[in-house]
Amino acid sequence: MKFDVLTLFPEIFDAVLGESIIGRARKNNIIQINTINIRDFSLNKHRKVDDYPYGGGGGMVMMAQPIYDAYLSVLERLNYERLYYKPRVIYLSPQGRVLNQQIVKELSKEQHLILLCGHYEGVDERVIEEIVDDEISIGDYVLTGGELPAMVLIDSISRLIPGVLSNEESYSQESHYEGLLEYPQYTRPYEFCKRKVPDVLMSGHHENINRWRRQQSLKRTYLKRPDLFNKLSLDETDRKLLEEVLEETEK
Ligand code: 21W
Repeated sequence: MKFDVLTLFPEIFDAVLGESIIGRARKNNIIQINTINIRDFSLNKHRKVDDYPYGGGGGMVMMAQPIYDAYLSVLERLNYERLYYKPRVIYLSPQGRVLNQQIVKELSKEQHLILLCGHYEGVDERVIEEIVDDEISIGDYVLTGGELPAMVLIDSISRLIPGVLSNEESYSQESHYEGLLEYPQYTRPYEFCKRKVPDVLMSGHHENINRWRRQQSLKRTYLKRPDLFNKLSLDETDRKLLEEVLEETEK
């Protein structure tokens, strides 16, 4: 999977996406993340990339031309490599569809994405109309630019690409995110601030351990995320497990 990111701040991407699981996947060539500095495509001697908004009002607007030329440079590179497909262009924008795991899954099937990060007060509408296929927001709160959302998108998509997570790392993906929250986890020492590890985890009884973990996941989802809980269709076994653990909690 390839990502090309059009941004005014390419440096911040390597800092975040050069480490840990994503850094490892890049070194192993399982994913490619390339940043394109929009400023490199300014035709202005001062490398200016923004201008005053027509109609007045405050702030600045990112000019269409540098963004368009940065986009064309990605297509030209593909041409040079004799690759004749057109990558999907995603504009990170507060007006986009709000990202969720289903959208992440859908986007993980693409072979190449171009991500456009806006900044300042916005981007000239005409370049958005001309090149953008899809607008995505990461939630209803206000940020200062599209860079953090682009990194969130790359991170969430990348971990679904085969080979990015190790077998052990993907385990938690298989058994979870079927709409349930994680069960609580513990490691050594056995006692910390007078709090002991639950007995069942020390028992070595794997059937009971799995049962307890499932129960904790159900209980947490029910209590902490009723919105997620209400989307579940629990089978008889799960309903009984939850009922049992909620009774224990009331006591
Ligand atoms: C914030 C850009 C506010 C534009 C017209 C007149 C990308 C984001 C962003 C930003 C405005 C995402 C205006 C969640 C986010 C992002 C920067 C409003 C003012 N337009 N997901 N005046 N939250 N944010 N423009 O902020 O670019 S995805």
